[in-house]
Amino acid sequence: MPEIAALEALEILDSRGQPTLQVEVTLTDGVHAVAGVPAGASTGQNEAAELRDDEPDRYDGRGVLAAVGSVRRQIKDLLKGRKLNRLEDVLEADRLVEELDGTDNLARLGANATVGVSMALARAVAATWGMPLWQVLLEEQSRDRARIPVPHFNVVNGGAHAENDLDFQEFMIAPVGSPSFAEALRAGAEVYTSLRRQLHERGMPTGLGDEGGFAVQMDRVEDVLTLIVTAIETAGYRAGHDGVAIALDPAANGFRTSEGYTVAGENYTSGEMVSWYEALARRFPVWSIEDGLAEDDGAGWQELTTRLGESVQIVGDDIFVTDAARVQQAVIDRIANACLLKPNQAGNLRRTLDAVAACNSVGYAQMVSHRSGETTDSFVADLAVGIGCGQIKCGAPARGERLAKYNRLLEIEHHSRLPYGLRDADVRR
Ligand code: 2PG
Ligand code: MG
Repeated sequence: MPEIAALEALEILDSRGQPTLQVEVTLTDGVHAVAGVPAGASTGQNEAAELRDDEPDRYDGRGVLAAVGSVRRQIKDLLKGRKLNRLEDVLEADRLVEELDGTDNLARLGANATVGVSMALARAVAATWGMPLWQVLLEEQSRDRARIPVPHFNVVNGGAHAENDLDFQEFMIAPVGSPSFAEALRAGAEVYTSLRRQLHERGMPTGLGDEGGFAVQMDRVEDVLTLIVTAIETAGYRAGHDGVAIALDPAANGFRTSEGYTVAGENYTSGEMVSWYEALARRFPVWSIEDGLAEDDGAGWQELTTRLGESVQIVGDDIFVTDAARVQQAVIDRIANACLLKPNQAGNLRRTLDAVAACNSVGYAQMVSHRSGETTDSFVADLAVGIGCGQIKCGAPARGERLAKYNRLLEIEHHSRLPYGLRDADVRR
């Protein structure tokens, strides 16, 4: 039975040119597996904590040599010699690492170190068995559950991801009506090209934000949505819940004020924000809204869920931080009906899969997510397939670190007979 022979890490750069970790594991059977760790820009307060070096002269204090040290020393000493044969062994390793860390948010060893180790171990199990990673992640669930997710392409970037005046962070297109992932990717790419043409014809800049979407010089949300609908239709698709739908991640923490919210210079109470979302969902084919309100606005979230939750997917990201307990509490509080899943927000695979289990037990939909700072690692693509949640977002259908995930899904679809699309339970919205 293979055992962990070596654990290594090095400081590499992510898609923003900021330091992150590459973690490498070698097993006694000769298997070598590698993982690249992502990093967010708009983060929830309760995310597992990255460990960044406190050295202002190096990478503006964003170096990760201390986290590299956690992998090379403490975590390696803990895990070396342990058997690694199946997913359960990875989850047990995660548990031991959590224990060694001793903090709730993995701040001591660094969640960037712990998540990298967890990802590399899972990939090593897949390599040992000559299996695709998604199949390892499926262990202990029925194979029927696996499916290829609907991609949510982030085509317009604002908020913390772009240097423009747009307050909403992400405007995504979701080809829910496509017959396969390959056709969905084609739709995404064709609409993206059509959008670039629309901007060009209006004499507007076509520069990109952190996730590869256009950093449009507009500040009115309605104008952006109108532009996107035009781009969808000009590309020859139907803008709607049976064709190419729209998903938003306003990331409302970013425009929260002490009074309420400020968008494009206008002030809103949370009730007014909810009314605005209601109007947007009536006028445009918006099928999903993530972080429409700030993480500290519980009452607002309740109102949003009550008023829109029957017809729109209400996704919690910063408010849930991929945490099972927060999802369980949300059901009691009647907050949201879906949860975003980011492994580095949880800090390892064990906690991520716990959040998945919590969502499944209470009937919350799930969307797997990349981060705005990425590497070419495609782990989240396999994760989405393995847990069969039917939804993923990995940025625009452009730029290498985003395409790594989408092309991986294309490859999985090509080599498997897995179904594509939303889960039945989520289609009704
Ligand atoms: C989000 C993410 C990913 P970041 O808010 O959902 O799109 O952004 O990684 O910056 O937190
Ligand atoms: Mg978000």
